[in-house]
Amino acid sequence: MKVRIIEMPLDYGASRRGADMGPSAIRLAGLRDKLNSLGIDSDDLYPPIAIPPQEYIDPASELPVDGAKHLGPILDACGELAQNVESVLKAGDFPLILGGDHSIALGSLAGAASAHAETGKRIGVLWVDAHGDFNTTQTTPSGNIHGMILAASCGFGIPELTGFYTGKRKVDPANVCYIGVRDLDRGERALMKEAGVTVWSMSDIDRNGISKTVAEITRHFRENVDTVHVSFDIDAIDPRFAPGVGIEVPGGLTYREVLFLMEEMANTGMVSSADMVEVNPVHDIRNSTAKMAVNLIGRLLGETVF
Ligand code: DIR
Ligand code: MN
Ligand code: MN
Ligand code: MN
Repeated sequence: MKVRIIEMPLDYGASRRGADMGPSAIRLAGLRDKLNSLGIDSDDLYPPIAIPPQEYIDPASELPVDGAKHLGPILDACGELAQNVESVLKAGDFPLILGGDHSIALGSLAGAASAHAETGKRIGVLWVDAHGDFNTTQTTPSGNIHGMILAASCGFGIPELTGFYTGKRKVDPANVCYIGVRDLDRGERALMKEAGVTVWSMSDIDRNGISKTVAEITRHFRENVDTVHVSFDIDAIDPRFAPGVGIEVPGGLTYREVLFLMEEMANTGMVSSADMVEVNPVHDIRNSTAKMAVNLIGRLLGETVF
């Protein structure tokens, strides 16, 4: 398997800027060395997706629909990303997308859904996040698109987002599993329940432990889908371990727990693409959060301790 790293330095989806530096931070933390040490070929480089700095964006092209902020530039960049992700998957390779804020998953999921639709594969999504990212323009408290992107990919929200790239829904909400959730807005929680996504919250982990919880997740995917996209928002990890994030939410997963989660996902043999998002060097301490991201990617791609 070849891994194709796609850098997506887009941070227009969140209010706290700086996630656009995520790809450089993750590279500096040793991503290529990690892949090389695992014997993974990642040599064919894709050029990073070009994101115009805000000063260069014509305000008229921002297209806020129902208050969704920076919609135009996000759609443009995600369109390019979707094409790259689709072509990497069609070549039989593994797209690894480095964000950026979580709005980039609009492009990843569109490209993955499009590629897998052609081969008739049912796609599951593992959303590792403190948040639900299941708002619509009707429920959002912020207007920030990173908080809407999974709802949009499941078919809820404005048509500019729900119909993006493929003209249809990207993933069946019944095949979406969450872990790490601990901060939902009232309206998004109601919509998640209505949509029928499966949530393993922090309380479920308190109750059952990480091992049983992860076993449930992998069983859900094995029984219901053919392939899985892992979308990892680094704020799922407790900020004591991962300070370099956009929005710190205390009470999160430990570093050990997420390493284990990634190992077990690798063991399913079903993961075919992944995002690593919201690493924010502005808030990080000596790039430690980016280093965690590299180790998590290593585990997801088959690294073992012994
Ligand atoms: C909040 C914050 N739920 C919103 N969301 C996220 O603005 O929609 N933070 N995703 O990382
Ligand atoms: Mn997120
Ligand atoms: Mn989040
Ligand atoms: Mn976010």
